[in-house]
Amino acid sequence: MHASRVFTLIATAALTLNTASAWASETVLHVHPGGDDRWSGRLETPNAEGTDGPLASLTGARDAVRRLKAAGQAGPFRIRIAPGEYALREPLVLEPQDGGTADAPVIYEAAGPEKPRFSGGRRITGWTRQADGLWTAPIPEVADGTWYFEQLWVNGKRAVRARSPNKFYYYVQRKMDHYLDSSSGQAVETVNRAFQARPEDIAPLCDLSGRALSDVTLVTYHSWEASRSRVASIDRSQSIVAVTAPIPWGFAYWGPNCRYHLENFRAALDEPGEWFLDRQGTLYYYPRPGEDLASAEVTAPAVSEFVIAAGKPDEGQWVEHVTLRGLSFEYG
Ligand SMILES: [Ca+2]
Repeated sequence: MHASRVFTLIATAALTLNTASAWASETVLHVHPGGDDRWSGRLETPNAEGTDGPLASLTGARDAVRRLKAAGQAGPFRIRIAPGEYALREPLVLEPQDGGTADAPVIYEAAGPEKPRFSGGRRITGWTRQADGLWTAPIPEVADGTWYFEQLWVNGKRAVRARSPNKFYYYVQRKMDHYLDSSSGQAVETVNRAFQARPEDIAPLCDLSGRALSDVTLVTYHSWEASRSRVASIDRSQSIVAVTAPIPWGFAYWGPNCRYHLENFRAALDEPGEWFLDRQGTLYYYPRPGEDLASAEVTAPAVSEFVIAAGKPDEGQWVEHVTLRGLSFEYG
């Protein structure tokens, strides 16, 4: 009883210190979805003239702190971020110069109990329903090679990248560490990166070549983990699949019980909830019951990283005394 009360008291004291800690000399900056990174960030809302107000982004806040430091301010710095959704077009990159000290930390935190949401996703619009029931949307950035993504959300629910089989697995027939290539007659060495499949399982891949084939992903299930590999080649007459790099762990250690599935090719798009993106810039989606893509919120990730602490270990410089608190990062 006594011990429990002491623990409660200590916990309360620690919590109070944690939430109410403030430095008399700290500089507070504000970030708001309606802000502007050209403003000072010293105001919580824009002034009447519209000449100053909160900042608009984490990177804008980082740069404001840099400017203040350059002007001689030592911190601490507290960046208070208003709730709402913020588009994250690039990761927040923190360098050693963006860090603080034990006495003058840099804190990025939610301004209130509601988490500000930083979305690395981009909305996909312009959907058209096709005669076969699939929906398609053109994505010019994919066609011109400046964007490609491997995940998709429809109304906040993760869609399934087209895969075969739709449930459960295919089974490796035989691991092939070397074989005679059917077309060249040459012996090829493929230690831990090729196997013989059942012909019917890989039949859809036999029509693919070039980028469409190398985009196919082989997901291999080992005893405790799964690995993802890109297909390098198919020997059609022998039903041998080779991938670009050795599959880790003891690939096919269990012989013909080794499970796998294939994903990311057009023929695999055959079940509600699946999607496929071709390199010509067409996104295909097979709707789930009740889904109308004309009004659905479809999001694909446009950033692969949210926050990068870019220290310089070779120079013994680190990103130190920076806190991110109460922020939500999504769609990356
Ligand atoms: Ca499928």
